[in-house]
Amino acid sequence: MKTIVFVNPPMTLEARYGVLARAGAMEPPFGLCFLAAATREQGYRTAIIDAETLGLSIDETAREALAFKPDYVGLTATTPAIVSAARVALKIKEGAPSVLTIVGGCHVTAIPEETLEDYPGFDIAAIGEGEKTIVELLSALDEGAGLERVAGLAFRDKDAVRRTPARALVKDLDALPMPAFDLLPRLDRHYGVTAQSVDRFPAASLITSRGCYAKCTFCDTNVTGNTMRGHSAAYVARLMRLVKDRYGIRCVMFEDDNFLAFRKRLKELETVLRDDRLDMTWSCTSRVDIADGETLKRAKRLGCWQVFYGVESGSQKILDFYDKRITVAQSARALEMTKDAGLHTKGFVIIGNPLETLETLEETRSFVLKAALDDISITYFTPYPGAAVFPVCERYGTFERDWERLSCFEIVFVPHGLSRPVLEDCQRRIFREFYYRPRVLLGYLGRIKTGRHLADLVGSGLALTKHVFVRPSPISYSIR
Ligand code: B12
Repeated sequence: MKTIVFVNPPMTLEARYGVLARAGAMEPPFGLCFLAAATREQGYRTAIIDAETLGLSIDETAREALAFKPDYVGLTATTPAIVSAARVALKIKEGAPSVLTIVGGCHVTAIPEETLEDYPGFDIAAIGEGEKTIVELLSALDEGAGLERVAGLAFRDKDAVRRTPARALVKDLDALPMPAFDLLPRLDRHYGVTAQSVDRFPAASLITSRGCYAKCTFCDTNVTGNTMRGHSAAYVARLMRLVKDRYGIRCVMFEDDNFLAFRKRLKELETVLRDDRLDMTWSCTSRVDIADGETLKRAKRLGCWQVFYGVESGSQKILDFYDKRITVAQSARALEMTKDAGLHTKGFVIIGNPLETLETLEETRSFVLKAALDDISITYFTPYPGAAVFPVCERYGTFERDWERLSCFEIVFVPHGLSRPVLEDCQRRIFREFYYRPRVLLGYLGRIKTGRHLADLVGSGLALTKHVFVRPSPISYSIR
C-alpha cells in the first residue's frame, strides 16, 4: 500500500495578522481534508500534517512527514504560504530524495510555471480543484504512465514547464467523500473560531459550497471559479450533525464565499434542520446584493446569529473600479435589513486600493461609522496573482512582490499619492473611532456568555487598543 502525506505548511498567526494576531484563529485546511478523503477512499495510506495549527517549524514538519515513510507528499499553499511550503518540500527532498512532492492551492494555480521555476523542491503542480487530479495522478505514477494524460497538472520537462489540459470544476460536490476531519488534530481543541465570530463554544468553521458568481477584480477565485456549486441541504445537515456528534460543536462559522446566495437550499434547510433537532447556531457570509428581508429572517430562524459582508469601501469609485457591482447605498441597506432581522453584522473593509485618495479614505471612514455594523475588519489592499487586478496594479501604485508578506495585514501596495504611514494611520483611526463607541462596546459586553468569550474578547480588545492608541504613527491621517 502506498502512502501519501498532505502538509499544511507552517505559518504563524503573527505572520497572518501581524499585531492583531490575538484576534486570529486556526481553521481546518478544508482543501487537504477533501483531498485526503479522496486518496483514502482509493486505498492509499493517508495522513495530514497541519503544521500551521500545530505550530511546527520547517524542520519539524519535514521530520513528521518523513516519519510516515511516504511515497508522495502533497503540499497546499496560498500566496503567503508558498515560501514555507517550498522550504518544507526541499527539506523532505534532502531527507528522502525519492519522495515525490506535489504542490496545489491558489498560488500555484495562478502561476504554475513561475512557481515550479522558482522552487525546485516541488516536483509537480496541481492546478485547480484537486480531488480528481490527485487520484488520477497517483494512479498514473503507480502505473509508470505519462503525466500528459492527467488533466490539471504542470510539471518540469527538461528545461521547460509543461501544462496538461485544464481540469474541470467538480460538478456534484455531494459526490465527494466527506472531508477527512478525523485526520486532523481534534477539531474542538486545536481549531476554533474566536469569540468575535462565535456565540457559543465549542465552535468550528465549515465550508459548504464552492465558487462565486461575482467577478470582483481584487478577489482570487482562480481555484473554485465563478460557477456556484453548493452541497445539498441534506449534506449540510449531515456535516453539522457530524461535527456536533463527534466533537461536540455547537456553533459553526460557514466560510463559503456567499452562503446566503443558496436561497433554495436555505428553504430546504428549514425542514431538514427542524426534523434533525440540531440546535446549533451559526454565522455566514453574504454579498450585500443577496441580502433580503425574507432570507435574513429565515436564516435567523435557522440559528444564524451573524452575517459577514464584503462592503469593501465607502467609495463608489473604488467599488466600480473593482467591478463589485454593488452600490454604497445597497451596502447600507443590507446592513440595516440584517439588523432588523435580529442578526449581528460584520463588514470587511479594504483600504489602500488602486485609485484611493484621502477623499475616498474619508468616504470609507464616514460609511463605516454611520453604517449598521457591529464589527469590522480592515485590511490593506493586497494584489494576489490569481486576482484580475494583479497584472495591472502597478499602474496605480507601488507593489512589493514579496509573497511572504501578502497577508492583507501588511502594506505591500501603496497607491500613487498616498504613503504607508497615511494608510496605517487611517486603519488605526477607523478602528479607534469605530470600536471605542458606547454602542459597539456595549454590544460586545452583551456577547460575553462564558469565560472563554471574556478571555478572547479581552485578549483581542487589548491587542487592538495597543495597536490603535499606543503606537501612533509619525504622520497623521487627516483630510481636513
Ligand atoms: C476557509 C479559508 C481560510 C481558512 C482556512 C484556510 C485553509 N487552509 O483552507 C483560514 C481562516 C485559516 C484562512 C486563512 C488565510 N486565508 Co483564506 N480562505 C479561505 C476560503 C474562504 C476557503 C478556502 C477553502 O476551503 N476552499 C475550498 C477548498 C476545497 O479549496 P482549496 O483550499 O483551494 O483546495 C483545493 C485546490 O486548491 C486544490 N489543492 C489545494 N492544495 C492542494 C494540494 C495538492 C497536493 C493537490 C493535489 C491539490 C491541492 O485541491 C483542493 C480541493 O479541491 C478561501 C476563499 C475560497 N473560496 O477558496 C480563502 C483564501 C484561500 N484565503 C486567502 C487568504 C489571503 C488567507 C490569509 C492570508 C488571510 C489571513 N491573513 O489570515 C490566510 C492564509 C493562511 C495560510 N495558511 O496560507 C486568499 C488566498 C489568496 C492567495 N492567492 O493567497 C483566499 C483565496 C481568499 C481570496 N479570495 O482572496 N483562509
